[in-house]
Amino acid sequence: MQGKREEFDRLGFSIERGLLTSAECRAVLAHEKNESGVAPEPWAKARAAIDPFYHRLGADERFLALLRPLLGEDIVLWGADLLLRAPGVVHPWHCDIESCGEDGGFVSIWIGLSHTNRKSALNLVASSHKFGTTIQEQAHIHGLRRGEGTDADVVAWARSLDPATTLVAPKVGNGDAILFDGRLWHGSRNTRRYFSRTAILLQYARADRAVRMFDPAHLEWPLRTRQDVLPPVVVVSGRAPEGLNAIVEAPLAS
Ligand SMILES: O=C(O)CCC(=O)C(=O)O
Repeated sequence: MQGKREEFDRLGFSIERGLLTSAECRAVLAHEKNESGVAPEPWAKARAAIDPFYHRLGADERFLALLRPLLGEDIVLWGADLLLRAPGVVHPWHCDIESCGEDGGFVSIWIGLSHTNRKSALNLVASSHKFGTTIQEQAHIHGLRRGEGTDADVVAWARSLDPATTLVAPKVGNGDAILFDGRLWHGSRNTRRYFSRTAILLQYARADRAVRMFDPAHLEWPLRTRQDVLPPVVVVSGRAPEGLNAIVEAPLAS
């Protein structure tokens, strides 16, 4: 565990093989398929705060055992999202706006559920959590907008900040997890010829971090979060201070 922790601190991510079984991957997909289709309020990532299925998954002790060495005892779950990427679809290089504040204290768990391989999984820039700048800021500095930076641009920006860094396309499959620091530069491109890739993203923070939603009107630098409404968050380990986040009770199965 100490080795994993050091690797995570150094690279900003680590890989956990087989965190979910094949049956568990199928269960998530089946659950999502049977959902009413009504979007969770006030944003899509609220699933874990309102849906007992996602809450149970996000609060699973296997996940918390990986998170406690990184975040401490007091942890909130603030996001759960299903990510479907058809062949050819690109999710541009970015830093997650909610979690890229320079003080850190945020960790996300990305788990491939179907048709996951090196060609369809998340790509990461090693050690970018330590750069002290977001990819959105770098794009702005170089006169580009979201999605316009090529892999070569991203590598060049990253190497100007840390000559030893690399762009990593992890060899992961269904059920494998990528844990990553909330500041890490990442993106995806499903380069498979056939089959949509699905993944689940579970997002956590130290309970003393303010969790705010991204503002869809401000995805470019300078980034902004919404101040008018707070996202619901659930305490999944320890306790949380009052008055910082919109803490809600864990949703219960009826
Ligand atoms: O799974 C993907 O395609 C990328 C997801 C991602 O980077 C995000 O939702 O922030």
